[in-house]
Amino acid sequence: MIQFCEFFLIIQAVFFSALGMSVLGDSRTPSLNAVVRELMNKVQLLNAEAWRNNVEPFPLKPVQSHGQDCSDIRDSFDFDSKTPSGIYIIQPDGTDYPFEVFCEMDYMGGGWTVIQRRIDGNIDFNRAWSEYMDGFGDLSGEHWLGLRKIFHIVNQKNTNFRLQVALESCDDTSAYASYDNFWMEDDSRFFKIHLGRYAGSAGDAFRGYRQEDNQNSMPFSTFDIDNDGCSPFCTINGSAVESCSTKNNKTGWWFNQCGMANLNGGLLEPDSSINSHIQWDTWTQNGMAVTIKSVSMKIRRAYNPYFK
Ligand SMILES: [Ca+2]
Repeated sequence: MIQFCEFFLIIQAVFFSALGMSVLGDSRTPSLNAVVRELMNKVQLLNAEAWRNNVEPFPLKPVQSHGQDCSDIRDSFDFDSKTPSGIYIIQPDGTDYPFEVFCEMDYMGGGWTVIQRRIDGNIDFNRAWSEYMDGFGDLSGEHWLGLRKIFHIVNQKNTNFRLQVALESCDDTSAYASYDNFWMEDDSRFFKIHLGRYAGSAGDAFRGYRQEDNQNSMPFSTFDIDNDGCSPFCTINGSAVESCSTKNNKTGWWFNQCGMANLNGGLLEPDSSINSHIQWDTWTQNGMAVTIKSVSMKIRRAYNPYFK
């Protein structure tokens, strides 16, 4: 009997305990369900809102370019309105992608696309082939635009470009070298450079004084892609040079047995042992090459309706 009573009590305890749990469960479940339902509704509302925002008010649009190059941008503006210097997006004729460049709109009538600038030594020009090809640096400061982009600009149909090299010395004198009919061959020819007639006050360092210094028609070289005409080596100031790039602080240029120009050379630092620097050795003072503080290389369409 006791056993039965004990058994009954156990059953009763289990039953009520189950019932209690069930009662408790019943009292919790509806509120949890409500919270879950509410959260699910919120998630759905947020999803719908995100979908509307992405798809309806902001449809994907291709990047708009301001023009084909800085000359095109300058010419497409009103004659009377002043186009400011700065960073613009260009898409040269015949290319399928737009990119940014710095346009100089104040220098000599404006319309210049800057392809290289050295002003403060903030950017290291010791770079490999791939970086000289794609470009590096800060467009509003020191930079190399990149061989591929320069090629796309000067390779446009029915255009002809002038290259301007603007130099400034450490004692704040300035000089320039200008070349008409500047163009380059493509990457399969290592961006071989072609320069027309020279004009200017800094001398024609691209061609130099001797045939072996002439960099016109030379392919581009870096420390990892060697087209510099020193094969296996050339003798410069009595020493054997195998790579002009390595000799010049691993910078890239259209070297020819090194030659008299390298505007990508390292900046001259007073205490530096590096003897490489921005080089334009036909600009001389008292028979010595002038020490160069800053330089920029810029290109403009040769046809200019406003400045004939
Ligand atoms: Ca070599």
